[in-house]
Amino acid sequence: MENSDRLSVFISLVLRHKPDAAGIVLDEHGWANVKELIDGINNTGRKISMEALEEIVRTDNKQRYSFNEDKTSIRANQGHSISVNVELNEQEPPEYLYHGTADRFLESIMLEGLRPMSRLYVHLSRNIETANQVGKRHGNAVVLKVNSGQMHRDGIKFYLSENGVWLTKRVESKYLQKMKV
Ligand code: HQG
Repeated sequence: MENSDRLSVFISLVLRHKPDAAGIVLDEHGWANVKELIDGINNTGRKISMEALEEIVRTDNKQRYSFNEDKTSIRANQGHSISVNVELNEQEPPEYLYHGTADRFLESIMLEGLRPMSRLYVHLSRNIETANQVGKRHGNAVVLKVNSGQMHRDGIKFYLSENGVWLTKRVESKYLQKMKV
């Protein structure tokens, strides 16, 4: 892994799950102070400058992070396990969304539906290929087709993160269908 990729993984840990790892705190909206973050990362023995941080944010393949306007604060756009309110936009979802998972979770998912597990929301993708990639991270990938249009008509809320990930609190199994591959 390249140094900047390793740093990105660490930043994602700090901004989503464990601000403590860099000795910082996030505010209620998930924002970290940029100077504190840079100092905190450097204090762990890693090396990062403002320019390097800007480059990581700009080139991140999933656009995971956002700066505020004057770049004094930074936060992750989604994926948190700690309780923050990133002021998500509630939106009407497309008729279908997709969730990638591993085959060994299927039995439990079909029983109790999709749950956020350690995160704040269930993460859904607009396209099958992205879902497949997410599923592969966990093992033998399986893609579930989510009847998000029906969920929305049934009054269930959906949010679209700043970087295009669809989020919802949970998905009952009646809205799920395993896709043929
Ligand atoms: C599964 C990545 C058993 C769920 C991606 C998943 C994503 C259940 C795992 C983002 C279950 C949780 C999130 C149930 C759900 N029984 N297993 N009832 N309900 N599960 O990593 O969606 O690269 O927390 O299917 O792009 O895999 O990190 O969620 O397999 O957007 O930026 O429990 O992470 O983004 O795994 O991934 P995760 P996820 P980044």
